[in-house]
Amino acid sequence: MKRTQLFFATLLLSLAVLPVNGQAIERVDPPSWFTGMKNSSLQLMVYGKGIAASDVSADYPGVRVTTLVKTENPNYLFVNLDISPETLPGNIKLIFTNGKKSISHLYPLSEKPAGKARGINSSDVLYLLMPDRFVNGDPANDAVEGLTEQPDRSRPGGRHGGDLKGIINSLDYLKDLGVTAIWLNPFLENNQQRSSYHGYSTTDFYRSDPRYGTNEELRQLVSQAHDRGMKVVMDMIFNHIGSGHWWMKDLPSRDWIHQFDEFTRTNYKASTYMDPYAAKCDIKLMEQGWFDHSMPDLDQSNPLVETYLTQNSLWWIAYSGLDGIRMDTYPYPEPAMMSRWAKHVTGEFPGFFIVGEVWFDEPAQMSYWALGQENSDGYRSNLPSVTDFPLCFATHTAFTSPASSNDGVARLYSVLSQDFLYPEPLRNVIFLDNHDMTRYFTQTGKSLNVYKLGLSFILTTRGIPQVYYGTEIVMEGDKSKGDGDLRVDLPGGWAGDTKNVFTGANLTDEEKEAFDFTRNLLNWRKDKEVIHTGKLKHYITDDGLYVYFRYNKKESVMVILNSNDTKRQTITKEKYIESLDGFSKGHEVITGKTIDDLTSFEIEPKTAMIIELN
Ligand SMILES: [Ca+2]
Ligand SMILES: [Ca+2]
Repeated sequence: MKRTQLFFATLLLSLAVLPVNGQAIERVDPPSWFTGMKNSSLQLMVYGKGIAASDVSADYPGVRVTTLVKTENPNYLFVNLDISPETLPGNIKLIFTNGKKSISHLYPLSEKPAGKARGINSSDVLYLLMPDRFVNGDPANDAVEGLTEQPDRSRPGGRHGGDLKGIINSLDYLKDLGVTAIWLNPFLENNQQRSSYHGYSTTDFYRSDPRYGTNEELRQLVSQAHDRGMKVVMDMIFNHIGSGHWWMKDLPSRDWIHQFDEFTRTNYKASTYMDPYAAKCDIKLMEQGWFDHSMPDLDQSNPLVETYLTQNSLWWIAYSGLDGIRMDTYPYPEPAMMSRWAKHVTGEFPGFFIVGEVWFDEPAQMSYWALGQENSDGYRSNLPSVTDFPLCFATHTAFTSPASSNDGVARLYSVLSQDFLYPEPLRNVIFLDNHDMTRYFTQTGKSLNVYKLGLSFILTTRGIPQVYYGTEIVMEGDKSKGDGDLRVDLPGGWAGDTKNVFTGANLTDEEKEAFDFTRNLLNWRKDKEVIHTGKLKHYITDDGLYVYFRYNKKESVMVILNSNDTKRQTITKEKYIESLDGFSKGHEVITGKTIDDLTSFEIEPKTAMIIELN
């Protein structure tokens, strides 16, 4: 029997046993586990009325109950198991005994997927999409009984009906577009009264929101992406949960979440954590204050919380085969725990990709969280990748501010010149915008030329580029109009849409031009090793002109970004002879034209040139 079949057979068996014998057990997390894990220990959170009074034993070869942990809440029992390396997949019979009464629970074990994680690196381009707003592949799941918020496409903050099926249906489109990995905004259950569409208020760590589809559909998405050579990144949030989480009706313990006499908000000042002069009260409020009224703050210093969250990550990776995790609000949970978590995940799945959302203005602040950084206070993040916000912010004015020695394109030069702070800057995720900020095209004042300059930069400089859905058709979105404006539905994703990005129907000339530009550049980048891992050399910006080279032993690419509004610029070989020596011609990627003589050539105003040298 194939592993997946066995898994489902055992899951069904397990569920079938519950109503007969297991009235007292309402829930066991994780819902299943895996053989062949490097760490042989597993901690089950068992929930049921009065369950803590039970003694527990396991009847299964290779599996034994080591200890039981109780909290002040009698409805929770934490069962520590040891699963020896030779244990085979099957159903562990767990026996809960209380006096003369005993109940059993069959707990499924399947085999951990073999092989090394594919990981994600600078040869990839991530496509960030919000499941509710991308494609509605199954209108039947727009409203689901038992979940509070109903669909309402008329409201920017309502649920619009997009789902996992819609993403699966769009994989060929994404592959053709030229992206190699998909980062989904969170898809776990968010059974909240309102604004549940964004997914950042988890109400069940082990269940896809049924309005997006089933866990099995997530697994299909990963599998079908892999069939196309693409990868999938899951968004996780460990700092907080949604106020509608099932724990909130009956907390496992008082110290499961940070509690205050009255609502207490975080100060959002993540820099306090590495600030050598920070007051303790500020650090404490940063870590323990709630992100919002509807987002209770988990206490990760509680070892039971730590284990729960860590196992949750391992479960999703082993269950679905996903390739990466994007961890939300990385500095907001207890940092020591997050460091242990990252080490644990990459230890269990070597090569697995994790990018932490680390939102700072300065490269120095960012670099504190980078892999391999040996901070003087002893902190080691173990985080494979960080989100490069300083570079993102620099792109917002790089091609629109008047050129000077420290503004305009000079900011790109300045931010990158601080890469000595990062042990491995190629690991940074780089982007023009995301779901939390005004879309790049809107930031540029709707300039297609600036848009092209921005994309040319982000797809040729160092790092792992991420593009936000809709960028390919210059979708607009203004943060001052509310978050919903940044997350509008992709045209063509809903039945009846007149404009359709998938067929090209009713796209404006500008949208078509943007699409072709983006698609060409993304597909060109796919196999350009020199862009993925080549060295970077850049020249001091001059009169609004930023020139850099990506090069390795085999190839060299020259990138010229002319931010001037009206000024055509002349490029001379002599000025860049350090990089151009030995080259006489070039192939310009965007126009497809050949440059026959590199001695002297011109670049138009507000234009990018990407030249493969030969
Ligand atoms: Ca739907
Ligand atoms: Ca926190």
